[in-house]
Amino acid sequence: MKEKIQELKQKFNTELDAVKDTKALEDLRLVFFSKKGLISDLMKELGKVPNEQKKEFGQLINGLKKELNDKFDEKKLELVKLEEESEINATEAYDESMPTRCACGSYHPITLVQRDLEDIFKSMGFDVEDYNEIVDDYHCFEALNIPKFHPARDMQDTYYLSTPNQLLKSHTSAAQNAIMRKYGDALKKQKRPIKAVFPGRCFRNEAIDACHENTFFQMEGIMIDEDISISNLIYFMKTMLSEVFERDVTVRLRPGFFPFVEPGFELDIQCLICGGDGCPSCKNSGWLELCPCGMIHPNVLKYGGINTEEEPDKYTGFAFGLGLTRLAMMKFGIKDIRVLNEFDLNSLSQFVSK
Ligand code: FA5
Repeated sequence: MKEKIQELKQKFNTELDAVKDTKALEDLRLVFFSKKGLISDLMKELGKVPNEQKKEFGQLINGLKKELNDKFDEKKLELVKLEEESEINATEAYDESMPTRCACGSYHPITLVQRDLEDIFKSMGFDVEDYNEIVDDYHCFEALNIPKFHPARDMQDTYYLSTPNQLLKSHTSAAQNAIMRKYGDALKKQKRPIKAVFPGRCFRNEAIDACHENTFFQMEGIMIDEDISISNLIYFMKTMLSEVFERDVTVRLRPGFFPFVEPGFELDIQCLICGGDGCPSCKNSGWLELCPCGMIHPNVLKYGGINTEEEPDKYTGFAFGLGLTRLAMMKFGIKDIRVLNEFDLNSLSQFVSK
């Protein structure tokens, strides 16, 4: 019995040391202190002990219970304090309850982030383009190597208009074909690389939560020339992120599937609201999908009039689709995406441009 008490104590101490947040602490409480927990099991074992030893072991178990309870309470206090502090840090720039600072209007946080990005890309030689919100099926899907009935369409269910073939664009990639056609001649005749970003509002028939809206903004970018490679893509992504956040951010690149790029990547940013521990803003994963990207698929270059049957590989390029709304959330410490579509002046007037 003494050994069992000792073992339980050690197990508790090891597991308590590994606990990093209040959720894990609650899980630990259930394992040890609940009715069906390990301490109750030990109490049941007391029944099997000879009568003359019951008093001694009863006291030992009670002592153990008190010791573990005290340690548990101490850890809880420590974690609650830490979590409150990190919440305060994350929301430092944004306070829902703050009264309006001025009666005049101010730029929307997404506009601010969009302008910052436009300046960053312009300084790297990119043109800034605009595109329609209502597009046709060809531009939104088929020109992007997503034929009718392709399963990839399920990822981007959008709103179809009663006018045949017209829909609200589900991603800024819908402009890729038009941009290629606009700048293709300059690329071929004047050897001027195509470098363009095009921000825009996107629409999806989406289940809304803290990080998904049915109306949100993206910024697309493409670069096309001879010999463009993944290294160019990574260089521009890194430069853009370090300039926009003006601080170190942790990102990860993992394979991602989009029919219009090959290879394709998902570029995720570690959630700046919870520091990677997991919260509703990042669906408890600690990471937020921010900027999928990849090398433009040969078919897309062909549909855009860039490469021909005779020279199918002459030009290569990269494309990315940055989630502007999510970027604004991360940049300003906004926990819930819905704040950005509420148009509440109390909230929105708190954001200031650089
Ligand atoms: C696309 O939309 C692709 N067109 C991006 C792309 C472009 C890939 C070029 C490769 C090359 P995705 O569905 O993952 O991919 O959306 C891109 C980004 O938009 C996401 O990472 C996210 O930041 C943002 N986003 C997507 N859906 C929503 C939503 N419902 N609410 C808010 N942001 C969203």
